Amino acid sequence: TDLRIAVVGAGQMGADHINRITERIVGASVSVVVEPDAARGAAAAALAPGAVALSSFAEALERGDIDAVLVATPGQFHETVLLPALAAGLPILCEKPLTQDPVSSLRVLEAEQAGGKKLIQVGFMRRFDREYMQLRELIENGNAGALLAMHCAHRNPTTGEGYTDSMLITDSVVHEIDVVRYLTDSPIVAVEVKRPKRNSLAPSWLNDPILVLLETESGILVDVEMNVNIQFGYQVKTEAVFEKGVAEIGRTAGLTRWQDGRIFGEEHTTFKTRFADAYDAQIQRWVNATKRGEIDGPSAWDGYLVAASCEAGVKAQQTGEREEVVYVPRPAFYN
Ligand code: ISE
Repeated sequence: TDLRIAVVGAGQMGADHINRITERIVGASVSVVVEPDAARGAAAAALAPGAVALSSFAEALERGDIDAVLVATPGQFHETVLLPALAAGLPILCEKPLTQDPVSSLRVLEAEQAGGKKLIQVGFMRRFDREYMQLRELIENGNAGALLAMHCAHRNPTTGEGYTDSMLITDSVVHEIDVVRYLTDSPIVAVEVKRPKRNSLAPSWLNDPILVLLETESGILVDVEMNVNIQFGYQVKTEAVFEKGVAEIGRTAGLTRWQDGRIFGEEHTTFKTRFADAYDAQIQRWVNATKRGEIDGPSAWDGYLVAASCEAGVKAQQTGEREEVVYVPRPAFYN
């Protein structure tokens, strides 16, 4: 029987997941859409046959037709959904970030531990992207020697009204922060942020772009060009520098055409297409694991580690200094 999922938040990502679960995911369906904006909620629920739109998560919990929860609200509202979902003992896929700061992430970890069972997977979908998995394999098998450094570019065409300076770290670089630890298997110990010349096309309140330096405990240095108003498209690339070679992931031009003395290729304009396969794989594996009563992806502990690095990153944005990351010891529950 289908896993009945409540999707909380019907914005860009929520609607995309409702469509994905309905059209492509096997063994799951959306039973409830929770969205305070009634028109948006109704439009999203219409994507999934049989789904009802509700305005609050409390109402959804009373119905008893939910087996799992997919949290796709903006990051600042995650905790208010996670705590009641955990109290109800429901398995959860929480879009990134887990929460926007380590103190609130620790509250979520406490609540999960109180229930005695791991229920949360965090939506760091890059871990399900084929090229990232291949790069991880190359780092692990040592065929190119040891990894020394990585150069990352993370570019978005534009940002919306609600996007703030600290979100450059907590909403965007958050992906590199998770994936660097996934790739290197070493925690990030320090973060530094520099500012290139400001893009005048960015909203007035943003210091965009930024250049972020992430240092792992194992001594690998990662630079991230985070650029959220680059206009031309959506691009995520990584060049990994090894002792005996270099590897690059994230070239997505697809069909390339040479004509009239020019080269034509295609570029993505949104993460929804750039990472479509990774999202599909993430949700399918989450559904399969949930039915077995397991988690098969980044946990709440991974979410906390990222939140701790983001805190150092936001501080580094303000101070311009190298900021060290502070972590609490890992509870045995997360071993
Ligand atoms: C957005 O929320 C995402 O998660 C995208 O992957 C990222 O590229 C973008 O910068 C974020 O705002």
